[in-house]
Amino acid sequence: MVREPSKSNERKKILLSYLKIITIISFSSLIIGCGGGGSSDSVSINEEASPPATVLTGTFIDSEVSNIAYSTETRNGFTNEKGEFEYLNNETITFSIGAIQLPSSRAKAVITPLDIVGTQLINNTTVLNIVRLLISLDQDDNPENGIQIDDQAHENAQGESVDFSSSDFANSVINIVANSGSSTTELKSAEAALRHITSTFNTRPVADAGHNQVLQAGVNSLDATLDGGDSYDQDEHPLEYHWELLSQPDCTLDSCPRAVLINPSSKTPTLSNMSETGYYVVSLVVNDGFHNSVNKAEVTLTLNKSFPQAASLFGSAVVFSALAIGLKRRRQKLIQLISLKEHNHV
Ligand SMILES: [Ca+2]
Ligand SMILES: [Ca+2]
Repeated sequence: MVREPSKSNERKKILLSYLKIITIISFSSLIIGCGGGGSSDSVSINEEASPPATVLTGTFIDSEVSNIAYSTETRNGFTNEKGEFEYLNNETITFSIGAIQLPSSRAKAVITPLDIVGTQLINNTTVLNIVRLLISLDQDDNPENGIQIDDQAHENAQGESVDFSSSDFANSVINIVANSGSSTTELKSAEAALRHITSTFNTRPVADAGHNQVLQAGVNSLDATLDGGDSYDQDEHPLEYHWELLSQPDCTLDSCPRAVLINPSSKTPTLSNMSETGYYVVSLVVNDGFHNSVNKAEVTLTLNKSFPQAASLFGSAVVFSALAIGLKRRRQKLIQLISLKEHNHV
C-alpha cells in the first residue's frame, strides 16, 4: 500500500520554510538597526552605547588672555585667569569682547591670534589688529604678565562690530579702547603689537661662555680673552652679552691687584690683571632683545704657579743664602780684626 504523499510532511516543510524566512527577516532588521539604518529605536541604542564626550581645556595665548568671552557648540563662558576655556573635540570656538567677535577657529589646546586668522605670518594685518586691540584692553597695560580684559570693555563693546582686516580698523575701535577699564586709552601701534607677539612666541637664547682656560703665572699680572661666540638663538635674533666675574682667588697680602672684566658687554671681553694663583670664575647671560638666555653659563680660568715664578723664588733663596754667607764671613773677619787689635794692645 502506497502511503499517501505525506500532506502533513509537506505542511511541515512549508511551515519550516516560513519560519526560516521570518527568522532571516528578523535578523536582517536587527543588523540594519544596529548599523544606524534609521529607526528611532536603533538611534536610541546608539546614544546609550556612546561614551560621554570628554570636556577638554584649551588656552588662548597672546600672552594668556583672561576674561575674554568664548562660545563653542556646547560651551560658553569667559576664559579664566590662565586664559583657559572648555571645549569638546572637533568644535568651533569664537572669542568675543562684548558684541565684537574675533574670527572663529577650530577649538584646540592652544589657540593664538595666528590660529584664529589661519596664518603663520605674525605681521599679517588681521593678526596685528587683533593683537593691537587685545594689548590695548589689558587692564594694567603690561601684556607681559598676561592680558586681562575688564568687564567694562565687554559692556562698552555691546552693539559693536569690528572688521579686523579693514583699513578703517583703528577708527572703529577708538571708543572701545578709550573706555575699556584699562589704563590705556589709545590704540597700541602695529609696531607694539608686532613686538608683543614676537615676544610671546620668542624662543629664549642659549649662553655659552667658551672653554675653561689654564694659565701660567708670570712675573707680571695676566690678561685673558673670553669668548661667548658659541652662544646662539634659534630665532637668530641678535644677542646682547652680559659677563660677570663671580669669584677670584683670595688676596694673600694686605692689598693686591684684583682682576677686572674689561668690556663685559662684548662677545669677547678681557679678564684683566690676574695675579693671584687659583680659580677665576666668570658667568655669561645673553639676551635676544626679548628674553634672557635659558641658562647662565660659567667658565673657569685657572692661574697656576709657573716655572719662571718658581725659579724666581729659587733665585731669591739663593740670593738670601749668599747674603747670609757673606754676612757670616764679614762677621768672622770683623771678629778676627778685633781679636788682632786686642792682641796688639796687649
Ligand atoms: Ca597685563
Ligand atoms: Ca629668540
